[in-house]
Amino acid sequence: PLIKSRQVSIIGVPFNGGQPQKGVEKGPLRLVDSGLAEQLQELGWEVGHESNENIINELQPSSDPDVMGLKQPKFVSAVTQNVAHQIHERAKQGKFVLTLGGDHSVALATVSGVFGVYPDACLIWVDAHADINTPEATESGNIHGCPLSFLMGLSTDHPDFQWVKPILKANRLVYIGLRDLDAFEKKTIKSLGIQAFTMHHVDKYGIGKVVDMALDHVNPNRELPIHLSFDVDALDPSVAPSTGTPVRGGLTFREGHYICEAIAETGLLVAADIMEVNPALEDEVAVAQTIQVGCSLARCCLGETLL
Ligand code: 4U7
Ligand code: MN
Ligand code: MN
Ligand code: MN
Repeated sequence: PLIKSRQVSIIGVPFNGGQPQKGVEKGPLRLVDSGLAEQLQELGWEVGHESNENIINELQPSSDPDVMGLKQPKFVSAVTQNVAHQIHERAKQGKFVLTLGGDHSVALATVSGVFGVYPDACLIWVDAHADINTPEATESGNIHGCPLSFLMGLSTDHPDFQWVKPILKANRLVYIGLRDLDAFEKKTIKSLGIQAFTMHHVDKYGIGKVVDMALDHVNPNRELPIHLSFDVDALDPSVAPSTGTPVRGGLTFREGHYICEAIAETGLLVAADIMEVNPALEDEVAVAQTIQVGCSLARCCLGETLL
């Protein structure tokens, strides 16, 4: 495996500034409180944990008006730039980086940090959404729908995000689980030739074939480091109900876990994000179910198998 140390660094990012709903900032601590660190130790990992409980508040600016249609740009930029450095340091130490969100704007930090250390890495984005809106294109202004446009250099003129380097090439990105795209996002994926396996493809080929095809595209010789960014809204709302932007017709429990298991099995996974768990949404049963799923996805990323 690429991570020889068997050390994992859990980076909690209790941040909600990339979207309007409160509660997603409580995701990371709920995942850890339910025993995630101990579960990873049982799998043989040495576990470090940084909860970042304080830095987020310290970085909130007193005034943060919309800029170029984006909401809270200064807050999102400050938090993600800070966390990007933290992730970069951990990855550089040879540790597996497991980031717990927080909303998906935090991928600005995870992808920047990981690709700074592994420039030839590929990114597998598991999500109901494509998260590739530019400031000009986004209708909501919510930055959790925009991180990939910055990381790919499609949004270079926003003053608050000049620190984000365009480190992601179109042929190193693959999507799985898409089913709710904006018109601009559909156009962009087609014109850039980004490989995208929507729920239609999961239905048609089955998840086993889809993951094989996804890896064949971004990692044909199975030699490049892999970063997995998993938005729990990729799962069907019956599986992961407590998330801010649920979309029906999603991945089953097993399909979601299969993706993590199969990618972990390559030995090439160096970083994983579990994003958009919101313990303030739905009832306590739904919250507990979503937290459990988040933990078990993370365990699969770190090598848990059924047998
Ligand atoms: B998530 C959306 F318009 N595309 O830009 C937008 F549909 O991180 C949704 O995947 C974004 O949950 C969802 O606001 C972002 C919308
Ligand atoms: Mn997302
Ligand atoms: Mn999503
Ligand atoms: Mn969401």
